[in-house]
Amino acid sequence: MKLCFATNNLHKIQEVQAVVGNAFQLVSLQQIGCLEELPEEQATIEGNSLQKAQYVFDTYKISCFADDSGLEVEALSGEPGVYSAMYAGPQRSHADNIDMLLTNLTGVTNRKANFKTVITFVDSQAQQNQFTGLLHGTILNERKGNNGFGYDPVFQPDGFSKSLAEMSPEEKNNISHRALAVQKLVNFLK
Ligand code: ITT
Repeated sequence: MKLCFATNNLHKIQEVQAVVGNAFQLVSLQQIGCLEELPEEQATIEGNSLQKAQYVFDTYKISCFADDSGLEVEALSGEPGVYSAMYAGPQRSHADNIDMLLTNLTGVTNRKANFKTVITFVDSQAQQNQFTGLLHGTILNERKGNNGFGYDPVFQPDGFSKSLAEMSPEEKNNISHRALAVQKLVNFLK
């Protein structure tokens, strides 16, 4: 069964396809002819997830799901949160974002943080359902590893002695916030 995943981030499509398995063939925004930027104007991860899925449903009349994710750091009152992609500015540079995060945490001993993903699924009857996945961990003092994307090099999941960027894609998929939220979606679809 084909299902639109409202993203053009190929890295995420690969991650999610591995969790979903063969039962669903994920289709990207580009593949449904959606080349414009999706609106993300809300102040919460939940709100942006819903806005993106609703936009695709309303505009392209197809059932789809959208995700929105972010890194929430306890000592920074939940920042960067919904602003994770543009923490260091509109250039959306992962390297700049990590530098900004490490700078803002200089001398801070509480390094607790979590990744959060909220998936919104809009079905063919326009019903909305949301699924949340959390991954708890700590922010490292410096980068470790080259895999993954975003804040992966400075995020060490609880119970592990390596960063997400030192894990293989399979290892990350076993524990990731996105995989957890996707698994909830898959259970719902079944
Ligand atoms: P879209 O095109 O799908 O919006 P995005 O890169 O903006 O892609 P998200 O909205 O899901 O992705 O996530 C916002 C930011 O949060 C993302 O740019 C990263 O900085 C960070 N992030 C999310 N998931 C992550 C993960 O698994 N590992 C590291 N950083 C992540």
